[in-house]
Amino acid sequence: MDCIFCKIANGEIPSTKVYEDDKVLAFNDLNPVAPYHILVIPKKHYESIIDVPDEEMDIIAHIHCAINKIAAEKGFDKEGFRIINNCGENGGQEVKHIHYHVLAGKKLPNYEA
Ligand code: DGP
Repeated sequence: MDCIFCKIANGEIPSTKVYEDDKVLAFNDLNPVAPYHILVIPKKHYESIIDVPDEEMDIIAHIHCAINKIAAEKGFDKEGFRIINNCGENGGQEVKHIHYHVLAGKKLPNYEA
């Protein structure tokens, strides 16, 4: 499968790794928009959140546990952060492998739809 994030997950494409366990990888975004801009992905390929079967939704909880660990480790757990999941065309999703953007390290502006 020609998926950039699968290739990052299996090490074919290098990335700056922030966190890894058996199910999840987190790495720095190529084009950061905040002092911390981390992408958190499942190692298993799902195109978007809409493609995760109900019985596999525990992977999403697992991703959120990983985000909490990263926040505590990097020290932005207390000051706060933003999690973004772009889903599909209208959601602005460019890479078709589920990923959660974690933005932190500055006061983020409110955004408009
Ligand atoms: P989205 O628009 O939600 O699909 O965001 C995709 C993000 O992925 C975007 O912020 C840039 C990032 N990105 C794309 N290709 C690469 C890559 O090869 N390496 C890394 N580290 N990030 C990438």
